[in-house]
Amino acid sequence: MGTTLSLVVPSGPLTLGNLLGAIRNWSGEQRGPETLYGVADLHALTLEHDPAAVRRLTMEQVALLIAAGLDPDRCTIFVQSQVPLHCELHWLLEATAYDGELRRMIQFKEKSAKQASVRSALLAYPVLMAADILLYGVDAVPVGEDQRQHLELARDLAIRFNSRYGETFVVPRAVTPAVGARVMDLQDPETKMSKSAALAAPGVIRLLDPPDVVRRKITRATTDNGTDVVYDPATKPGVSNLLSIIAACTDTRPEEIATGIGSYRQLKECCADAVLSVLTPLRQRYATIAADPGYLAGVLRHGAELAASLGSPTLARAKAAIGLVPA
Ligand code: AQP
Repeated sequence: MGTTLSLVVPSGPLTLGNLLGAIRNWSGEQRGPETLYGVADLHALTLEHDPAAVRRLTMEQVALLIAAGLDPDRCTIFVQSQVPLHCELHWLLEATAYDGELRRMIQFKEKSAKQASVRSALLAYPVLMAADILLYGVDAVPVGEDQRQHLELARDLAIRFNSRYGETFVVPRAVTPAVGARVMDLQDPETKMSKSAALAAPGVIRLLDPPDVVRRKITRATTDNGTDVVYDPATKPGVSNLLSIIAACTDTRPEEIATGIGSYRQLKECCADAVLSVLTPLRQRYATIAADPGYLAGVLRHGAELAASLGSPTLARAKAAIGLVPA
């Protein structure tokens, strides 16, 4: 396996969906410095944002990644803006991308339609994402449906750059992500649980929610008509979501869990217990890590150095190929 890269965007406090769907898998994939994980803070600037919140969430997310099992001795942990190579390569790729292809991106169309004024960073963000990937020569990129078009753009840019200026980038390919649980909003089980939902959203469990808040959110989760506890996402999305959450927390299958539960009330109690059995130790580890800002700063300094040393040969090749004079 080659270099891998997975980032979270500090667009809100991390959720149970981020943990069970992604971060938990990452801790089993650590194979040394070429497995890179981090916080993509530059990507949090594309929509209206609060600077203090981005700053705080960035450090919170780094501490949570470590609390969830990422080990700075077995992988590279970094903050995107602390590795200036991302921005340098981004500009070279801006000079490779066409305005028309960026305006065709579905996410740009959807997100810009909701804004009174649209930041040009919203248009450019898939090019920065391409820079994130191409910088490290990532070959296989696990992407869900919503990111597939952006990965296609990264491929197109790599191919165009290589054919115009000479072989420079590994052309990445999309691979299906390792199947983690897809966690749905507890109040609207047909919609993904999202960290950028309103802070007080009652259907979103945040990793740092106190235990009583977690229990209350689960107790108030939307269930479905009828009283049967069966796993059937098509007809029983609310019940099935709770069963999937229990299954992901206890490493079992949702169908198996369903056979042992007789009522919606019991289902919710069981779900709250399962979620707290995962979140309580996570919160304790987080508290220890967050209490030591010197440790976190050291991890990030080391991570930024490692990331820069991994990315600099590609950036140097790209700068020379496109016509910039070497320093
Ligand atoms: N509800 C979810 N269930 C399973 N996996 C999820 N992920 C996100 N939500 C769920 C996975 O978490 C990883 C990091 O996500 P990201 O920071 O790239 O943002 P995202 O995918 O756009 O997730 P969010 O939480 O919904 O953020 P916002 O609200 O900013 O869009 C990814 O691997 C993602 O699949």
